[in-house]
Amino acid sequence: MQNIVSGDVSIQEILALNYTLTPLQNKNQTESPLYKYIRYSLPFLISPNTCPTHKPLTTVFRLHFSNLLTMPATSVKEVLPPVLDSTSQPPPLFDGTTRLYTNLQCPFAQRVWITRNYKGLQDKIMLVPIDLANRPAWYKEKVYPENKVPSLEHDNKIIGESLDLVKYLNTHFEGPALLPNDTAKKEFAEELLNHTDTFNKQLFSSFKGDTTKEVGVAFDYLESALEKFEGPFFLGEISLVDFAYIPFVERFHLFLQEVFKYDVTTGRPKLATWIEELNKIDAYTETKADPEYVVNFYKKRLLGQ
Ligand SMILES: N[C@@H](CCC(=O)N[C@@H](CS)C(=O)NCC(=O)O)C(=O)O
Repeated sequence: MQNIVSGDVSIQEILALNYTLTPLQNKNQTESPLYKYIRYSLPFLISPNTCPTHKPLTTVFRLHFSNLLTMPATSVKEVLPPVLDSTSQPPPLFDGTTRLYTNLQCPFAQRVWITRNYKGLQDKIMLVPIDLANRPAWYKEKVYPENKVPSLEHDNKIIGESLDLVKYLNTHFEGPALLPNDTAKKEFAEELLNHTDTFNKQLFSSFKGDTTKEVGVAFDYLESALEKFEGPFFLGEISLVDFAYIPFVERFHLFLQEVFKYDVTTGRPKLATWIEELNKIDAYTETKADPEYVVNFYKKRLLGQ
């Protein structure tokens, strides 16, 4: 595999690699994660139209394979399906497939995406990324009249709202339980989940006033919440609460650092450890937004730049 990563790769070479790998794969009774990854990647890589990153084909190919070389054998990064826009046909709706309609940059949708990954539901819940700037009409008409993401197609119905959805995934699907049984922890989980809207409002409105002072209040709340149980997570062990906050913390951490030179983790050791611990979890890191996109998006949205 080393040769593939160095140097440019043409479509012909990719196709040749497919031919080389197919017999090898067939000899394998149980398909290794490596073959599985390559098998799923190839059709995606050889079709530039389906590439959501719009990077040149050879770059994408090199990126994917360099990831592969540094990856532990057991953890294979999911190849994301194409992003659907106004020109795309709808999937075969209500055919029994469970689908998470999402947007790869949306922090609300990211909450549900992390939960799905953490519970190991990658094969049970299909991702359907939607281009929100050029939304397919069928999404509002046939899937989710609120016309927002995330939404989940499951058991012939559509469910929305990210906080409801993370709880729904937790109770309706297999995988690790993401809310504890302990009463005190359960109550604290509800308190923290209810606080997410306030936290987000504090962050978004801080740009009209004394930004660093106002975001300071929002992040101090998280720091003291993280002191309540023996960490590193809000309830001690990992839970839905962590997945509810991290998409927003991730974005504001980046943005405040880049634009205001304000590091939210300075003087907040619990928060620093929490972010560090979450960054060790593939279920989360695979969902992280592109930092450059985040900074530019918030510069435009919050500062009008
Ligand atoms: N309260 C909703 C908010 C979802 C939301 O606002 N999603 C945004 C994308 S990040 C969206 O779909 N916006 C499209 C629109 O408002 O038209 C939730 O938690 O799921």
